[in-house]
Amino acid sequence: MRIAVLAGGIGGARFLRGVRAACPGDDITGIVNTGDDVTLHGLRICPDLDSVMYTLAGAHDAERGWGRQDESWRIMDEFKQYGAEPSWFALGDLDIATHLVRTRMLDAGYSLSDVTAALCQRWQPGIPLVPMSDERCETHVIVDLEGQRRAVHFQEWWVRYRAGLTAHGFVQVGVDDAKASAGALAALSSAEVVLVAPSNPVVSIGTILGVPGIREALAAGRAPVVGLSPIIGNAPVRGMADACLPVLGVEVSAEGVGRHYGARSSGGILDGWLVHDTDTATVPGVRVRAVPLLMTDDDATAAMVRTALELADARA
Ligand code: FO1
Repeated sequence: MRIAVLAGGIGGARFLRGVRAACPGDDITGIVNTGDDVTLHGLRICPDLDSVMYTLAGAHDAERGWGRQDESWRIMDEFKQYGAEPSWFALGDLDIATHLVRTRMLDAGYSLSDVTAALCQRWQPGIPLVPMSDERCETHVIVDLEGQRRAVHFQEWWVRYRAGLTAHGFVQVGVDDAKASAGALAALSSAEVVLVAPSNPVVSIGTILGVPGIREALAAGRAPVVGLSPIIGNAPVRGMADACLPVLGVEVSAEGVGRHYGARSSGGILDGWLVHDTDTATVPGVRVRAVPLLMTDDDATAAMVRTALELADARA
């Protein structure tokens, strides 16, 4: 079966491990958010693509969820000695090698899709990974800082300020000149099922959906679309979706996010919606199922993937 998965970083990586475990012989493509991408110290950094690539390869630091295991920070220490800002974004020595290779290839004119495929040659994630777009489309956050309303890069808001500055909005800088990557469009048009990972509905899934061509491909595709709620109870399992959803006026609940995504039959994206077994949700036009949604290990995630695929069948 051909499965396309919309995914963010840490949660998306865990989810993709479960899809790979549940569907070993199937043709899966991960369409990954690149709105978190940032250029720092002259390096092009793609946090979500790297989190997914490292995690699927088993090379990630499980505790942090991002970056490499057995990492060292000698270059960061040197940056600090030189007063080379920003020092608030921690780049590990091993991780820097990835950014150097990526930056060199991008500077040589390769697309982000080509670069990602080249990096995956080494890591063999077992699932083809494609960026949502080959053009830059960086998430910035509208905040009040030093008495001024301004946009700061998502990474500065999330890492430097720990999402502690009230977000008044999210903008995708560059989205007007961006388009869905060829790999993403190919995966969506040939998919028999599309899964929406339990990633941040605003700055991960929302960012992917904001790329011109993605929503149109979902709407035009024959494939049923089934999403999994990133909210259990009234809180995200991880991350800061609860700092993002209210900005869009969306209730921090499985029902709130399901309704935010909306039914494909009425201009939204969903045919099915999985919520945690302690939650209930009514989403008009969408079939809802309550199952355990904690991705405690690959088997637990694989179980929810199988339920999502059953739900997709029911809609086919
Ligand atoms: N997250 C942090 O909280 N602190 C960091 O210093 C940090 C550095 C970092 C470096 C490379 C990378 O790929 C990810 C990194 N992240 C860090 C995580 C990153 O902010 C998040 O993974 C996503 O962008 C949001 O999900």
